Amino acid sequence: MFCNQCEQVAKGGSCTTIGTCGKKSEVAALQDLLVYALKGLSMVAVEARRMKIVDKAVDEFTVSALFSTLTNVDFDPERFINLIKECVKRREDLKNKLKAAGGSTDFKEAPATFTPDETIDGLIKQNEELSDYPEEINEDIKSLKLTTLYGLKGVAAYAYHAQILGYKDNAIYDYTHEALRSMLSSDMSLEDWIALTLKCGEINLKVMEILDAAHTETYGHPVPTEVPLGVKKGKALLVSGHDLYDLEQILRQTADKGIYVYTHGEMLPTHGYPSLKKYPHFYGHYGTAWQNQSKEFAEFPGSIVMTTNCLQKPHDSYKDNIFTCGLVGWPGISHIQGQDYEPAIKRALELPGFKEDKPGKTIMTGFGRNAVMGVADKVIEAVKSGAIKHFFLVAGCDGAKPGRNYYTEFVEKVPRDSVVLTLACGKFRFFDKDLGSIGGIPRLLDIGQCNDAYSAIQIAVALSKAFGVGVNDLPLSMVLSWYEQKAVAILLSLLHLGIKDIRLGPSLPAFITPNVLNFLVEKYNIKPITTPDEDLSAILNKEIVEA
Ligand code: FSO
Ligand code: SF4
Repeated sequence: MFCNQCEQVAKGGSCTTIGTCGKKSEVAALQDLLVYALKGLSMVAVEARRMKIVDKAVDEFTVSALFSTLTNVDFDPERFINLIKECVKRREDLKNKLKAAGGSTDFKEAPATFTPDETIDGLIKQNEELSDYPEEINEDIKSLKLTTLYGLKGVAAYAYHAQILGYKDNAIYDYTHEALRSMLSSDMSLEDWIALTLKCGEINLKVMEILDAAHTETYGHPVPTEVPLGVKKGKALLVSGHDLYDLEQILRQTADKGIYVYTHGEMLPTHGYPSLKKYPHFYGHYGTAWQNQSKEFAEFPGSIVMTTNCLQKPHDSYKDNIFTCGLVGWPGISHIQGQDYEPAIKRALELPGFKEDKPGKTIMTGFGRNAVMGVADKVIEAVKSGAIKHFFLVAGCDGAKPGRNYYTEFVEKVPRDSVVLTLACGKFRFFDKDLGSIGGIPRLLDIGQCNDAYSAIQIAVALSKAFGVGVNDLPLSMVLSWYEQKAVAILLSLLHLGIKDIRLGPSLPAFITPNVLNFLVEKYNIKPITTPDEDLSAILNKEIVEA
């Protein structure tokens, strides 16, 4: 087993026996074989496109299958066996279409021709024999190939959420196939790989834009919303992950059933969407970020639905209460078929629910681009008057490492005349802190999920237009935390936009070689986080020197 795609990677730079995430070596092998098979499918899809054959089902399958291999999505070997077989079947069907159209189907490369073994042991053995980079001796190219593959998994996650709501764009699928196919090529230079890697950031920007449209056109623009962190007496159902469509179906199917629906983790910002917040039984938010789920799910007295990542090994104490849906999977855990949530609803009704009302704190969410731009005049005025001197985007993923306390401390220490914008699950390090407000503008603005990074970029672009300067010249600093591959895609988008001076933590990706890192430092001045005091002082002193 070799996996180094996330921040939780084992010491030494790769997980080699079992993943820190709980991924077993057999699942790692099947995921690798699936990616290998997808490269073959993409090879045929690129050729088919040359003949003007675009198979939409193949495109959507590619995205779903890639997303399945993202960290903390699917741990079920059976599902990967089926995906590998489906991939090869789709590849052969596409070859037939290509042949019928007069195209060449003379593929020599193994990923475009291999037949999957019938048994799991045979598939694992096949994976061992089919080394992904047999020709790749250049460590830097290998690093860029992995960066592109991981970025592509992030792109696939966003594209999957968008395509579920009917939002698609051929440019995304074109790039996905082209990049997967390119991973088999041995004649691309380092420069070619740098270009293809940065192109992943450009495509990711496009897919995030489409996802933003999918969410805001389907559910309305988020509005600032107060979300209770306490609980209501009654039956309860908890929704975790990121998918808005699943949540909507759950809200519809639980209406009038005497169940209160709560969000967990990255579902928190869904309370801000007009078409979701209208349900009276959509009550509040329970718990914090994904890595605390084993404690929080064990204490939740209702059923739990995991719509996407990040899933951890379900403990015995709640394994009968938790349900996966969509691409998420864990062997032995009930999986919701289609969007029929009846089993989770039935379980919620069997479980005791909360015995009494327990009012708690409330927090604010819903500061997407529309809401923030709605108060743009106030923001600009506050900057011009000197009431707001700096913006910090403290955003990204949470995780289990103790070093992530940096982000809590950083937010606690930012000067009183600055505003903190945040998104993704990293915010649970400080989401319930009362930072007060400046001239009616809250000092802590929750833009949304990691899936809403496009909204943050639009806010930065709007500010730069308002002040007539480039984004890099704004009094805006990005202090980011990464965990899985969506963060890789977002980082590539920021680089594609030419954003400089990003601080990244809690550690740098294991798949980046020193030479690739040097390139990023020289071109984008990207740097690792140090201590909150040191980083704040460097950021604010730079500003004084520049002023
Ligand atoms: Fe977090 Fe997990 Fe949203 Fe990630 S729940 S860590 S970037 O998968 O998706 O922010
Ligand atoms: Fe290790 Fe992360 Fe890969 Fe899991 S996803 S096996 S923790 S590198």
